[in-house]
Amino acid sequence: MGVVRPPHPPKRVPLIGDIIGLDAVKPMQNTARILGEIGPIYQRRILGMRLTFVGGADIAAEVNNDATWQKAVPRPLQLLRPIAEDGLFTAYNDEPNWHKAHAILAPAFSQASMRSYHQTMADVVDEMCRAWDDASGNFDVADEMTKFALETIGRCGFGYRFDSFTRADVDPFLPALKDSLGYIQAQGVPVPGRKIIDALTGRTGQHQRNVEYMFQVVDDVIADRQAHPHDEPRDLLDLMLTTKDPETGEQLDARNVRNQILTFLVAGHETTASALSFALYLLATHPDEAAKARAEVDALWPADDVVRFEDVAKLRTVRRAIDETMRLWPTSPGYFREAKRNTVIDGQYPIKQGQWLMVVLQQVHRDPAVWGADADQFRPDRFQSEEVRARPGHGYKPFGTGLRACIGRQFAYHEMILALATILHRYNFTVDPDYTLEVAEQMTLKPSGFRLTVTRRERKDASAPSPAQ
Ligand code: MNH
Repeated sequence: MGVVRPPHPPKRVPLIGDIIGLDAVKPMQNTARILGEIGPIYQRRILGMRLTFVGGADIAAEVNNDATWQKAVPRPLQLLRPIAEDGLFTAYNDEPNWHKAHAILAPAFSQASMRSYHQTMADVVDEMCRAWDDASGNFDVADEMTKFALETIGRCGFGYRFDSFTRADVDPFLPALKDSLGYIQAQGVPVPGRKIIDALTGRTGQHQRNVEYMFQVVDDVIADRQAHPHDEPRDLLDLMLTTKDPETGEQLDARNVRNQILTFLVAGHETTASALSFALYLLATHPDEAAKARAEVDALWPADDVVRFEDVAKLRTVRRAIDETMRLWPTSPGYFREAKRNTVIDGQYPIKQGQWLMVVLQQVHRDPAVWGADADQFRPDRFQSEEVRARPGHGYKPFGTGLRACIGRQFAYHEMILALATILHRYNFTVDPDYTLEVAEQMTLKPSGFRLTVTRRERKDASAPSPAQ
């Protein structure tokens, strides 16, 4: 008897395999569509390589089980290793620096630690709003959110100001980061002759210069901090330079600190920026939901514009809007898992030890078995506690799963709730009625070409909040 294999897409080509229907521009949305058509699991075979995709909540639950499965670091993640090496996100499970850095950094990402980042985050929101006011309130949402998230992680992470909202030109770090991520991403798409073309057109050389430049900037920041340490730890960099791993008693070495800083810059900015962009898109196109969130914000701050640290946890409606946004548009579109030993999934497909697959969140998050017939609708009340309790937990994993889940989760929530609440509090939205959602794929999914016009809300009487919209 042959091995039972998951279904494959139609039009398999002899020897070469399932190359028809590949989509180099929107690979994840294409994969989600195929999962929607042929079932909760499928396998694409290309030149003898087998890529397996999972899109059903039940199968996702099986591969999320840490007893049998673990994070995989296949080629798409390996491509980032020349930049981030054994930093938290790209480390192999057995690399000692993962355990060390995880132990050292976990406290810095706890809910309680958000207190120390709060004011910096609020300052960046303020700068962004002022820039909008000066520029008549019309902007490309993804561009603005990208600046915001990068500025936030730069300052909270290692005291570095890109000054995205205040300087007229652009910090050279930004194009270097953007270009190098674009270059890395392109390496993942198999194009014959790319190496030669990239070398001849100077792209490879440019990439190397970009990476060298980023290393230099980050190394300078580290050296400067080592030379002028703060009395008390103020940011992630201080913690990385001063905390000892409780198990080994060792500190992170300077090279690993650089790897972590670049990791936070890469893992911590586009994901958050894209999630905020989708949230603004969904709220602006669902005025009833925006009104609910505004009412909550207005009730908390009838008088002034200041978001206190303690307020953030109280903004349950804003939080639900964000959770529902990440359900429909998980900006990290998926994650990789590998079998720790031979196993079977879906009761029928044998999986060999070491074999990896991808969990496609966009599909898991819309599995009708978990989310019902209206799974495609934006309905933040799904995240009311009664509904959450009535539902299995495995249908929602925007921050990944298990030991290697996102360490920046609380940071991202704090930042997103604070930003969204402030924006809702200060502005009304006007959207271009002709815009239809276009989702671009880089490392993340993000709305492309979405512009928003914001106008300051009039707060006539501080004790009587004006009606929303
Ligand atoms: Mn984040 C891992 C999603 C914000 C730093 N992040 C992951 C994973 C997902 C993810 C999914 C798991 C990847 C995998 O299994 O291979 N992260 C997000 C989303 C947001 C986000 C959707 C915002 C919204 N992440 C952030 C922020 C930071 C950060 C902000 C840092 C400040 N994330 C990380 C790091 C890891 C990670 C570091 C790797 C953790 C580990 O493996 O130990």
